[in-house]
Amino acid sequence: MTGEIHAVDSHTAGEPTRIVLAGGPPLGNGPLSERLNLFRTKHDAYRRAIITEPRGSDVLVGGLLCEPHDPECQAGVIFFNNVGFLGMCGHGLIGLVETLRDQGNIDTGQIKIETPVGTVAATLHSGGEISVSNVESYRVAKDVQVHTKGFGTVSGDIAYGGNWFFLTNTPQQKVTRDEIGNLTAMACAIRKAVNEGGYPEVDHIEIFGNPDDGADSRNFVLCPGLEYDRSPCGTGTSAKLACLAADGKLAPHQPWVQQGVLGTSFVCEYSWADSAQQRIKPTIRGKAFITAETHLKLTANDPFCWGIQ
Ligand code: PYC
Repeated sequence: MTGEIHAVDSHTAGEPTRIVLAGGPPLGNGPLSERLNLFRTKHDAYRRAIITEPRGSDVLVGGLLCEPHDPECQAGVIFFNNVGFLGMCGHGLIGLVETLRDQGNIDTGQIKIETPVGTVAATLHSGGEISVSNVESYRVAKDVQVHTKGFGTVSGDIAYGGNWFFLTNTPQQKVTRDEIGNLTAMACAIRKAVNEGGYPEVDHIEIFGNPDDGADSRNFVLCPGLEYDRSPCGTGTSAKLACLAADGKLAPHQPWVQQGVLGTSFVCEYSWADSAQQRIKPTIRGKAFITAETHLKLTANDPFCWGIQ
């Protein structure tokens, strides 16, 4: 056998996370941005083995638990998916904290976690909910118009919430479960147009529609590997809050309930990190559930040892 990977699976508001506790690639103990670079350039086979079929699926997000470089942090994490790596991941961070709780590593209270794009704080509340104080989030462009193939001209904002998003309201397209096929096709066309229109870094598309009672908004989020986020997307919601704050439509500490396309929700708020620059610190609150604890086997003569590509 080539190796064994100890992992815990969970889902946050429907979106799955696989946290690798042991058996991942050797990345040393440098800053997490350096370790991410090493993971990407020298050990990408581990990402494929952990996430893609036959052990995983396109919808799964992985997180490699690391020793932090920053002495102020209690843990570090590098997130990845079916096509590459993520700067931050809101639902994944909630999954990570629930995994640490499940393994007996943390109790209620706050911990700091290092990611390749900055430090985030997470609080495990006594009722089991977890809130994540995300990296600084901000909008870089408002009302950007793109011309899509098949879906006409679409207007939206470009914002950062730990990952890059194009955010758009499409009143003619319902954001409901039975529309996921159409939403995926539309989001793919929008992403192509946004990338070709001068924003190659945007790899997530967020489409907003009418929420159910009790929520402020409902979204559909297309992830980089063409799967949709089953949760309301923590980094996408952070990008949304940055746009609302910049437009003066949501006050600091005013709660915002963001629903995802499955109807699950995160409760969020923000404070200003820098009001002159319109940069915010978003907080996303949700809950994760453990679904499995596994030992993935890497067997040398398995033709799909390193995943199906
Ligand atoms: O919750 O931030 C998030 C996320 C990003 C991609 C999938 N989920």
